[in-house]
Amino acid sequence: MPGTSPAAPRVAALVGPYLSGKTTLMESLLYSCGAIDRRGNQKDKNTVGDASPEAKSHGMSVEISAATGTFLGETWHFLDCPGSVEFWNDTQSALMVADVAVIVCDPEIDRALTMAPLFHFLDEHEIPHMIFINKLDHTDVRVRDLMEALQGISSRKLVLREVPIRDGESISGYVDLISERAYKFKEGEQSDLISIPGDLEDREVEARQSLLESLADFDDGLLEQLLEDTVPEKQDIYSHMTKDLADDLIVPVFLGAAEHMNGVQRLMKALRHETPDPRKTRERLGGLSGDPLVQVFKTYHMPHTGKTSLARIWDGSVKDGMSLGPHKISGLFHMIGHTQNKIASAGIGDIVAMGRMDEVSTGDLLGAAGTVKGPDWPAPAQPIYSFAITPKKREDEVKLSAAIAKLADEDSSVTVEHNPDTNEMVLWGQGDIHLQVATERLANRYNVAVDTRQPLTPYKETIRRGTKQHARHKKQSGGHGQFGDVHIEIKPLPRGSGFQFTESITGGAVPRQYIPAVEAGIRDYMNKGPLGFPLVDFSVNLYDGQYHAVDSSDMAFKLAAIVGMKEAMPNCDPVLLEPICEVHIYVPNAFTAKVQGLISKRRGQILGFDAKEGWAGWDSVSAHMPQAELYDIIIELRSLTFGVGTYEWKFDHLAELTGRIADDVVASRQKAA
Ligand SMILES: Nc1nc2c(ncn2[C@@H]2O[C@H](COP(=O)(O)OP(=O)(O)OP(=O)(O)O)[C@@H](O)[C@H]2O)c(=O)[nH]1
Ligand SMILES: [Mg+2]
Repeated sequence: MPGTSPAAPRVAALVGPYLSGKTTLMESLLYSCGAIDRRGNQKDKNTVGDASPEAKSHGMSVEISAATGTFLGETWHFLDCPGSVEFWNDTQSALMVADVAVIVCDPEIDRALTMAPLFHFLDEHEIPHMIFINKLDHTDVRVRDLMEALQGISSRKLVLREVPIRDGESISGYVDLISERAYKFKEGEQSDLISIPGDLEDREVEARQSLLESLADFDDGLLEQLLEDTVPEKQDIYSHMTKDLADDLIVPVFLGAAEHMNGVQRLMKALRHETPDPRKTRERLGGLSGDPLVQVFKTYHMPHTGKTSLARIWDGSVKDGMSLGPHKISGLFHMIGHTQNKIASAGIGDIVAMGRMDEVSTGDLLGAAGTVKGPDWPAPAQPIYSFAITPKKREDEVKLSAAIAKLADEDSSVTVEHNPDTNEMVLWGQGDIHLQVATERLANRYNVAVDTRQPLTPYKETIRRGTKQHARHKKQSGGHGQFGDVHIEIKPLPRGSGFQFTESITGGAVPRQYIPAVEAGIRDYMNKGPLGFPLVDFSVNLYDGQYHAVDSSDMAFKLAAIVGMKEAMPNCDPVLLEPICEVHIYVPNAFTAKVQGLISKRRGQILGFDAKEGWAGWDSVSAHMPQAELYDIIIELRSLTFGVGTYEWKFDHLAELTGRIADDVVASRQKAA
């Protein structure tokens, strides 16, 4: 543990809602650690955390940024995580390797709810976490009210560590509730020690008592002391804090304004004293050991240096040039944002960037002999938003596949699919900005610019009536002629049957060897029925025909079948089929009624709703919804639910679509064709 042996490098993941000030806080923490000599800011786009062109152009973090610093002789690694839910995949990876999470939040009561999924993840994985309430330089929110809102979404006890000193409308400093010292904030510097303002004394005593009572919930000795009105030693209080944080029983809450360095030194000191040692984290993850043992948690493909695997060392040590089974480390670095500082070796607790381990992926746990079984790595969320993409330059098509493989290697919540029905390449992800960033990376990092558009819905069509058809393909043009003649009977089939081909030829009216060609002709035609969509749920029986001893051929029979289908199908009462998905929408139950409205508005049919298992206060609403209506539903769902609503979906069935919507679909597809 820290103090008894030289502290191993520790890792704090900076997480929290979108734009709450995580990147700004990392800047200030790195400044405290002497890792940078001036603090960048978002306005000047010169922060360590948001160094990528995509982060700069969107004014937000879009992936993990790692940075290393030293505080009072101890090594610290900070992982600045994106706040946007669309980039959650990276955030959850960072949390998997962190000793502690610092939740940076805004002093806005309404936004507390947006953190519910984050708290849920932390609780589920028992990750020690503290809260830094940021932006207290201008707020009229009372810390007490905010604490209440935050406690509402946390299953762990929140413990306020400081009470604010108010100066009119603004907060000018704080009283530390353990040391009982007061500090006055100073712009861009460490705070000044002052005496506790007289009007705050009562509030301080009350808040300190509440802090002690929270700790006493987990320690009988302390409880007894409190009952006897004995004041515990400061050192004991710190020890309880440290232990209870490590055991994920309490959530200490700090105050400040990252942009002005306010409260940052205090936070850094608390991190130093209270963050668990990596050996404790390793225990939490299931008692990992090996020599060495390295957890890869992020992959970058850098324009100049190639593939870089960011990893935490759980055991042993690694050296540049060594091999972990078949994987050779070619370059070992500490990162400060996009800057790589070469190191020769690193030991337990450290975060390192390893060069050119081409076959290694995010989530891999590596030992001396290669990949070993590690803790379950959280799966990426199901894709819920998509773009159809085409390279701007035709010759880039091959390059595009390779580039997308790299994108997915960097962020497994980006996937690509070739849709055989619509013949589109579809890029899938978590939302509009997520996919914009993905396509910008294709252009910026991999030099493949793409055009994007809304993907086509994979409609199909079927028939509601059967018919019989005679068709002949005949050509006489010098030499060999062509002759094929078929009689077919077409019938509709129930939904989900697909296509069935049968024959009932007697007396060799169509010789055996030509029958497969008839079927092939029909299958060719099926790709595009009379309405312009793939045909399903019908059968064709070949029951008669004629042939010519010299002029008949596979090709002639195939063409005869196609002619027959073309003539027959428009008479079979064709109808459009649209894909319907089974959808489960997850929201805090305050939004359940809104979600039901959203489903109805988008032609959905509600199947029911229930409490979401394991999520207190959340509902799961189930529905059947047309896939066409799901295209951008996540955007509306998020805007209805402070960004926390989400859903899962899977194809369920095809349903007939008629009327004006169907006419529009057919007309627009015909126009596009
Ligand atoms: N007033 C005030 N503004 C702050 C403070 N800290 C950060 N900000 C502002 O908040 C905005 C967002 O800051 P970032 O540090 O980029 O926030 P973030 O949490 O990293 O954002 P994402 O990574 O995109 O989620 C910027 O405009 C900052 O200038 C603060 O202490 N006080
Ligand atoms: Mg950020």
